[in-house]
Amino acid sequence: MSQTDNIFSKPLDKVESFSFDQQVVQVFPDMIKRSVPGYENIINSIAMITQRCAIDNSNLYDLGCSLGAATLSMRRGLSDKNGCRIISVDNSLAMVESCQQHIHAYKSDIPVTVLQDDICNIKIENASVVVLNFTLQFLTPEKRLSLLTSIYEGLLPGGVLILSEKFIFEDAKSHQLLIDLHLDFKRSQGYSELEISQKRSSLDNVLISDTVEQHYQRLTEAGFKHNNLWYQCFNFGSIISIKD
Ligand code: GEK
Repeated sequence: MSQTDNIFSKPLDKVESFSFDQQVVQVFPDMIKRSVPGYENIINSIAMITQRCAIDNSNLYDLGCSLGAATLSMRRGLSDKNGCRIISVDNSLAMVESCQQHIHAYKSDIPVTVLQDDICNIKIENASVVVLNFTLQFLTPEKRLSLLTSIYEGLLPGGVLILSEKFIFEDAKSHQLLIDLHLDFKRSQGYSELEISQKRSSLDNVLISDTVEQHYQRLTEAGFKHNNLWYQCFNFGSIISIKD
């Protein structure tokens, strides 16, 4: 059972840079659901996308899997496929240990391998569905294109990348409104002004967002010719990229 996220509820002498440690793992399902508008819709839709796009005898990847919510959703979408396996990767040991327990708590014949590694070290091969659900934004910007290129190269024809991110917007008025709506969402989820501001400081220089246009440009450079936003709620959203 996930605990309530109150990590930033008390005034901290020094707000440390955010890290996916044991303390975060314990509250993670509560934290992400109350911080990312649309998170549950995206997770549920990953099962549908998988059902339509996964190819028999291929690999599916969940890169930056945290506790495996997207992995479990992909696995639900694979029920009528044959010979598929899922590779789920996270570089946080605390996340990986807890993810393994989550995945194995549900019985299934579809094999899942959970690896503790940097997603930049993973060779993507024979892939039909690759998920980067709110993970690319934690990579330093210089590493993003080479990861997307290796995903493109490892996808089979017809394979898809699901890329969910927090966005910024070039138009200042739209940017401000969508950021304010996100803050309203967090308040509606019970976060105080102190929690919101300490979490924001903690994510400074850790979570670096791009505009949707920057994502499209990078995806195109990586080789993808078909890139579209399939979901957006305020300043959070998800792009689907299809390999020809
Ligand atoms: C979900 N996808 O529930 N290599 C591997 N893992 C990384 C790296 C890296 N270089 N950088 C960050 N991570 C999940 C949610 S959370 C998003 C993803 C959030 C991992 C990090 O340890 C964390 O578990 C995850 O990426 C990002 O659908 O908390 O906003």
